[in-house]
Amino acid sequence: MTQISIIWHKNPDTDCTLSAIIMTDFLKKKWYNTTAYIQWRLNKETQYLLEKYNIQTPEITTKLDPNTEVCLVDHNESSQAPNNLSDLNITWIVDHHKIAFESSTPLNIRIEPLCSTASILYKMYLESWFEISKDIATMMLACIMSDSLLWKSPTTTHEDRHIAQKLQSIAQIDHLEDFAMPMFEAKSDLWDMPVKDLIQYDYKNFEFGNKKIGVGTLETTNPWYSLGRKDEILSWLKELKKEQNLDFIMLSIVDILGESNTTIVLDGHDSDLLSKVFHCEVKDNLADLWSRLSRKKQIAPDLTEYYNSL
Ligand SMILES: [Mn+2]
Repeated sequence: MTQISIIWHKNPDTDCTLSAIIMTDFLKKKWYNTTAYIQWRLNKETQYLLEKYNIQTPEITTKLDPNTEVCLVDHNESSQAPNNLSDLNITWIVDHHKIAFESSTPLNIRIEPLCSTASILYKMYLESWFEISKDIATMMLACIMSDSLLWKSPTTTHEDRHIAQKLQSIAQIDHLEDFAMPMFEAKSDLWDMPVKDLIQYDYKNFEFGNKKIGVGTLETTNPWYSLGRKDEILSWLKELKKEQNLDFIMLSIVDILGESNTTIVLDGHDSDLLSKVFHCEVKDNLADLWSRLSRKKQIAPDLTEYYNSL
């Protein structure tokens, strides 16, 4: 039996965490021996879901044994993958981000522009004629709610809504709002979190040639909490920028209920870059990025275009 390890990106969110667990179920149905791993501790939304639905928390690892067969879920960029990615044998990728992966051997790769990785997994179950249990359906629905922010994110498609409807009946969940709101509230409960972790709560590095940048998005029902800690956040942004040798760093505070984005950015180079890329004004290290809720669709593409044009 082939052993496959399933891993998700460095800062686990609900979609990647639960998708890895769902993928272990999927591959077990295909007679693979599979284990799910996380690369860092869970966020509070995912923690809430695992506790509520009695799902086992996977083991944490940032390094897998060389030559291990690996499936990447919800990411395919090397900067978000395990540190020894080049020693691993990537045989599967299931993702809904832009392609940034090069392989020297053929592999199973499935990338679609749906709102969550779990939406793609739903289709894979159907295509393989696999039954979706109540637990798996609940997890898939949680991923869809988390990544689409209850349909507020522009990454939402008709197909996602259709899939959610099917999953609701399997999971016996009548009201999506009643299901999703406690998740968002759990995610927003940040009082005991050190500021450095707050910035890296949902944080990704992107690389463009020899330039590396950091983009954090903090999705919350209570934006005032983080905005009230702006000065502390700024000093940690400065620290992180130095530590990771970044060209640019930003932290977007995304108000899930108000559907708005207020971004915290350092003075000088970073402020200039932000206002140039997003055509916004930076005042007191804050910029209104309007309703840019999705890093994948409304933040990363503009930065990519800017850096690629340099
Ligand atoms: Mn995702």
